[in-house]
Amino acid sequence: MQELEQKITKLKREREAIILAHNYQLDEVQSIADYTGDSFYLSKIATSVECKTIVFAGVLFMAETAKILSPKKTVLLPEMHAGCPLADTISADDVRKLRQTYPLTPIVCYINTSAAVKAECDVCCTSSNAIKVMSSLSEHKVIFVPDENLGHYAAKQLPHKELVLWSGSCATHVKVSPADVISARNKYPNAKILVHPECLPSVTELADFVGSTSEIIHYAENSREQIFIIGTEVGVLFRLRASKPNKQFHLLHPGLVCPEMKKTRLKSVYNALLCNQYQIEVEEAIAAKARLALTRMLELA
Ligand code: CIZ
Repeated sequence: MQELEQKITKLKREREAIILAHNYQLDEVQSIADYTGDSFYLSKIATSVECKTIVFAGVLFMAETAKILSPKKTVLLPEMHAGCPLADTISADDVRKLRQTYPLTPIVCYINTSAAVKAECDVCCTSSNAIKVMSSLSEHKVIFVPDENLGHYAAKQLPHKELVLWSGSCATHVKVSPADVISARNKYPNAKILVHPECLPSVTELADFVGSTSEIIHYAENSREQIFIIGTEVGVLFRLRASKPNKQFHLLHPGLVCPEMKKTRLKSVYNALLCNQYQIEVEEAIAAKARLALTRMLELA
């Protein structure tokens, strides 16, 4: 493992590359990354860091977002087939049909969407700024795609808005049930339960805190509490255990493991740098429109 890490460091220097790893990546991948974080934070890093090549250890929509925001850089996705089943629940054609049905209603898309879907939407958002983005729109009615659970969570915080939701969800986060929250409370009565808004509404209602991966990490790192039950993908525990070794972190459900995120191994990162693979390209006509949705998010949030 150490030998592979040394080879990666050498190749990275030769290729003037940086490695970005999403919070859901395996520990071995997060530990060699130059930056770890959520998809939007990483895409912003991609634009600001001087380098020729970005190795994006994550899934396709994340590498696409980095490419859209940094078109002149080479963006590599180490595992070609690392995708997001939630993003795949909606196509650009589906959004065009929504537009026909609701011609005057703005369409907001979650960052977990393909470049082609982003290109058809008015503005993009992440789990940390969805409420801010939607509340800044002047229209009463807003369409939100594709995660219905994040949509329900946002709708609860925005009672003055009417949200039209797509019926997609994250197969990993929906595994958590209210019974898991109740049993964690019984087992760890002094713990704080922190969950992602992609969890079911019946779960988010019972949690102490609901937030994106970065918000969960920030909450747990800065709280005076000592024990935390984490209701999002297991990869988040790597960072928390490394930064707060004296605190206790437990996973809310053993199934909180995204199989797509776990496709990327240290070896995949090495091969990406060695063979310059797999290069992400986004057709400029699509990238230009998707960039508008992403830029608008920055302005609103
Ligand atoms: O925005 C992201 O990177 C995702 C997919 C989740 C989160 O909450 O960070």
